[in-house]
Amino acid sequence: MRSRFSTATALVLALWGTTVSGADDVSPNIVVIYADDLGYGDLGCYGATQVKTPNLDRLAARGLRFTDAHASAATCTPSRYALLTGEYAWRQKGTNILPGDASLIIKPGRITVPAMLKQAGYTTGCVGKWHLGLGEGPIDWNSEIRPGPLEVGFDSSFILPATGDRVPCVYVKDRRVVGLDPKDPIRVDYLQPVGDDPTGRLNPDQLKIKLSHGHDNTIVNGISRIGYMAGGKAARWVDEDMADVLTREATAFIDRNQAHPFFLYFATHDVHVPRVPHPRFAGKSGCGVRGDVIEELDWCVGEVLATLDRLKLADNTLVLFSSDNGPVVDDGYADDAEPMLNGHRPAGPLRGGKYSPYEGGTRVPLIACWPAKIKPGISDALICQIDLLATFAALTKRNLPQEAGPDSFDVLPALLGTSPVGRDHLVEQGGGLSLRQGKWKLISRQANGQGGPVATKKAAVAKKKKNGPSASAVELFDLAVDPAETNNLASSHLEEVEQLSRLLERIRQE
Ligand code: NG6
Ligand code: CA
Repeated sequence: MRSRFSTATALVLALWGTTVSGADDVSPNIVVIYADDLGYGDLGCYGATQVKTPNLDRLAARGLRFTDAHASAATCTPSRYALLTGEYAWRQKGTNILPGDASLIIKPGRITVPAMLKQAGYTTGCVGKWHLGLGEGPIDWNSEIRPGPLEVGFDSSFILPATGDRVPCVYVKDRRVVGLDPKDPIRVDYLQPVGDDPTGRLNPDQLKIKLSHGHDNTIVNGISRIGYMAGGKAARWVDEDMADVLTREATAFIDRNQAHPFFLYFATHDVHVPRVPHPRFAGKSGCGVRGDVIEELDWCVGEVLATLDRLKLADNTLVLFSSDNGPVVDDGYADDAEPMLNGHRPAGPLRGGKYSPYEGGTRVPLIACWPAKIKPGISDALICQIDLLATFAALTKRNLPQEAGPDSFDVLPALLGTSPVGRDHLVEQGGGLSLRQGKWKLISRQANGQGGPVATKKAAVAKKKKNGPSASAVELFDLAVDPAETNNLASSHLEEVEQLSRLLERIRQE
């Protein structure tokens, strides 16, 4: 069983909801800025030379920049589920990429990052992409929508229900669609057309962005989406304004709550598809529309930082910046992102990206800035967003009950830069499950939560024989010398394959 707390913390036994004795009154504000589909190589401070990210580079220069930090998964929903709950998403069915009419997948009442921080006296706010489902069963978008963010620990929320490319294309503030005209009710269906709005499939001539795959249902704002929607015309978002709208909500939350400790979870839409920057960013990066929305994202971050500065909160605010999964260039819209990259490498030196079991799938930028506490620098500690629950509990001196955040480790010393050591091992979800431990990376490609990994030497040999050197074979990489995962050592290191397979299996069974 993993030990969640540092030794000092573990010595103090107390009940959930109580404070660990000896707590000082540090309580920094906490702002988590969570980008979408941003890769390891997308920022200047991570090696990008053409796309300009001055605000994030400044944040990194003032804080700690992690070289081996991970989202839990190579796609959105499982990463967000893990970040908020401290539990690997593959332990629960139904936690893969969700449609926009899915039910809430976090059980109300469960201890989440915001619920725990609320107990610790924080005001908690959620702004931006949700993608964790809403309600129970069929959702009536025209009345109160619950349960949602407010039932899992947030005091206030302003969200996109799912993604920018999924209906319904409306914002939800707390439990209501924003700007809805009751005379024009919203209907949503993911299986069959509703209403008579044109679709991308039948009306490609009406599209301002062409399609490369999928996304051919209802057209909203000249862009066709996944899923069908009718009504709610006055409430529909304008993609070009989304970064401005969300940033305004995020900074307003900080303004409103400046007088007491707050936790803001600001999940940007950038740099997910459809990539539709505001005209002031369009064509500006020189690296195509994907570069433009990275620069727009950097602007959003700059606005949050400027707000903290203006309110003189920057010193005692822990700002964490990261991404929910690795990068993808063509994700279904023919937006010319690929030919326009102009040498920019979204995953930097890493192999793979979004959806992939290679490091580019989950290894993402992570910057931690807290001028009062964290010395600027670079950390190579292995750390995962799933650790935020136990780490924030340690930071705010709260005790978690044993069942909370079963996969979350307290990595506070690594996060604060006082230790170079993070977690011992990490399961990465993407194209199956993979395991990181020390310098090793085992890619098992076992289906999430199904089948077993290769647990014996004999089985490894048999599997290799069966699969040959194909992509489905077990792969083993020594990341210390081969960070780009080019040299599969599985056949020459059966011992390591066996050991790591056993550990992966043990974690799966926990
Ligand atoms: C895929 C979509 C992709 C994106 C992804 C979710 C198609 C062909 N592809 O199914 O465009 O929406 O789901 O991305 O529809 S995530 O970042 O939210 O996980
Ligand atoms: Ca994503």
